[in-house]
Amino acid sequence: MKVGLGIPGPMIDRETLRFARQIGATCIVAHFASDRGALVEDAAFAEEERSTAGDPRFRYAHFAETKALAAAEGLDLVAVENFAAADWSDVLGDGPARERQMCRLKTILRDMGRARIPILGYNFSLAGVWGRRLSPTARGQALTAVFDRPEDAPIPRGMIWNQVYDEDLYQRSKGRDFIAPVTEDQLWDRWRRFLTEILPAARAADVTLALHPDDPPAPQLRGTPRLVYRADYYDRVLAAAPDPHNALEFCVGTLAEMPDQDIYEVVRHFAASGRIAYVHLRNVRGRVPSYQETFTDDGDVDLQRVLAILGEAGFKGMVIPDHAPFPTCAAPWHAGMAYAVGWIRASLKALGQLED
Ligand SMILES: [Mn+2]
Repeated sequence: MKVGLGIPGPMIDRETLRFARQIGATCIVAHFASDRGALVEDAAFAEEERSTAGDPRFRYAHFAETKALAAAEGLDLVAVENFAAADWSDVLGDGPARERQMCRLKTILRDMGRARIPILGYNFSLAGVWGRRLSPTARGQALTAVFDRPEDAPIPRGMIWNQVYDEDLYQRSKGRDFIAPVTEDQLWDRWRRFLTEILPAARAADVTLALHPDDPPAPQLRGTPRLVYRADYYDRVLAAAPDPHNALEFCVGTLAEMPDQDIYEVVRHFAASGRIAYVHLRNVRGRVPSYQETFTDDGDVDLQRVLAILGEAGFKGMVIPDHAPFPTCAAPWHAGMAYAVGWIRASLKALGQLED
């Protein structure tokens, strides 16, 4: 397996790439959809990020430039994670701009393929990653993300995925007008329609679509249903189109947060499918409705056993740390990532599964 690092868009520069290579990553995942950086405050998940349609960070020139910048530091840019909210708000929400937005998404895939970025990680979600707070409760009082029955706040119109894509609508709606109710079945229909329409473009560009499960995996969040909040719903995802370009962004932490599963069985089952595009590896203590993220070697899950199962099943792709608790120091993001990447490398090395 290869060890990678996911890097927030604003941080992708020569220095951060060099840091990634120094700690032993050989590939990277770019998060262009967010303006957040490496500050601990950025991880406090403040609600009001802005998103603009046609964001130039999702165009060929920027993809190619980032690919080359990474290559110059000895790293392969393997995946882009998440579309900009404004580029697919009406695909998620089934709004009037849906057709136009689907065209844009297909163009993004074509541009990624042209820049030789083989994977697009995505999360088909209305509420996105929401409801967590930072708390000094990881080992040694390190700050970490905690989910503990947050007060459910409905989503104002003009916002999706924690990002404001229509400022006027958002300001008029705030506190009084919310996105239209949708059932779980309707959400699945929207996703199937999205997949059916986008797959030919993904095939043509040879870009694999990798679906992240819903984080946090609660059945409902902010009054909206969630798509993959149970591990067996990943079977539905794979069955919807038996095409290698329809694959999984396999988030071990999120899967472990789901009630009523045995994480080792879940890993064995999906590793055997051969359709894990790449792995998010992090640990967690507790499950929905109450859990917290932990250091790799400090939660409910034996992540070395998880890596061993992936290796036995022949998984050869990329593993990245996902999130990590923030150690107390001048550069908490860097320290957390360096710890996780080093730990994953050592674990894979011991298993004879590290590809350098
Ligand atoms: Mn994840």
